[in-house]
Amino acid sequence: MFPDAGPDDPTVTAMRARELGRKSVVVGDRVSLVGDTSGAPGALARIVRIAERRSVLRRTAEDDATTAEGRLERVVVANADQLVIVSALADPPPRTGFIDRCLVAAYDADIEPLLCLTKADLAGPEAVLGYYTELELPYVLIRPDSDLAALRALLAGRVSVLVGHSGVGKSTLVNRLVPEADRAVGTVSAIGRGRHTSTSAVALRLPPQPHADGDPGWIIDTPGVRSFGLAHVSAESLLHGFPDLVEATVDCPANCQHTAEEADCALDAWVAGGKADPRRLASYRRLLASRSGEGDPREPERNPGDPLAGS
Ligand SMILES: Nc1nc2c(ncn2[C@@H]2O[C@H](COP(=O)(O)OP(=O)(O)OP(=O)(O)O)[C@@H](O)[C@H]2O)c(=O)[nH]1
Ligand SMILES: [Mg+2]
Repeated sequence: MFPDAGPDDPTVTAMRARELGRKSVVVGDRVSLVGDTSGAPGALARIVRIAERRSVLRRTAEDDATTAEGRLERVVVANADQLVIVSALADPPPRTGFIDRCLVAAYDADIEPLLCLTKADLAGPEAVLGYYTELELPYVLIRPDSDLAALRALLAGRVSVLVGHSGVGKSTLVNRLVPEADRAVGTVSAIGRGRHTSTSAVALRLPPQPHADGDPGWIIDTPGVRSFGLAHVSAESLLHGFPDLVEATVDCPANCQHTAEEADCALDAWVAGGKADPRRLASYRRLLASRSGEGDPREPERNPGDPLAGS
């Protein structure tokens, strides 16, 4: 029904047909086209059907589902197999709270996470990796001169979407992976003033590699996000983003909310017994608090221990 277009097929310009109603098309959607699919200049096809989505990555503008912003849900991308969480090791500094949120979103959407630590030429990865020791989270380190073979191997055969704060180097990486992509790249000082260089998501086919057979995969560049709101994720599902903690909760009393106020929450003993990093529990509880409108609205994704901005 939805045969793949090959690398040599033309790029088709298409618009949404009226019969789709209010259903929106997002990057990653697989669609049926009618009309002029020749790709010739001026040719316009119509999108008449959207295939059922294998996965849907969503985020909300805020965490608190009782506010208008919290209810404003955005589909970031459809049909992604892998969420590449891009975090710079410096400039801007890494935010483990942000990474934790992306992990929650990935597990909730059934998309595999991959941690991509950029600007490894500016700072070491030890602090960030130390925080995730218990997770066996796959990761790659990127510096301007690094060989991308290991990353290409992880991207092969799948649709991967890059998410991260503005200025972490998503488009720079896409340009290295897909030399003809020509994605605009910004300077971090401009980003600090609230400018985002990329303004829309774009899916690009990765080029075939000389010594690898099969499909090299697709990469989706997205605009930098200020925060990854999780109002759409239930409190119970939030815990799936913390596989190092989830096991402990079988010993919790019925209806335990797992907050710091719960006297008998089993998570405290779990962490006190060295089974998980106390910073992870603190991060989980910050997320719980943020969803009920508490927490620090200025830098919700900075966990204690993350570097300060500008340091
Ligand atoms: N030192 C260093 N700088 C890098 C690296 N990767 C990217 N940069 C720089 O970081 C700045 C921002 O890079 P972009 O690729 O535009 O960042 P982005 O994540 O696409 O940003 P948005 O599109 O705003 O979300 C540019 O000046 C890049 O040259 C790296 O590995 N090391
Ligand atoms: Mg960009």
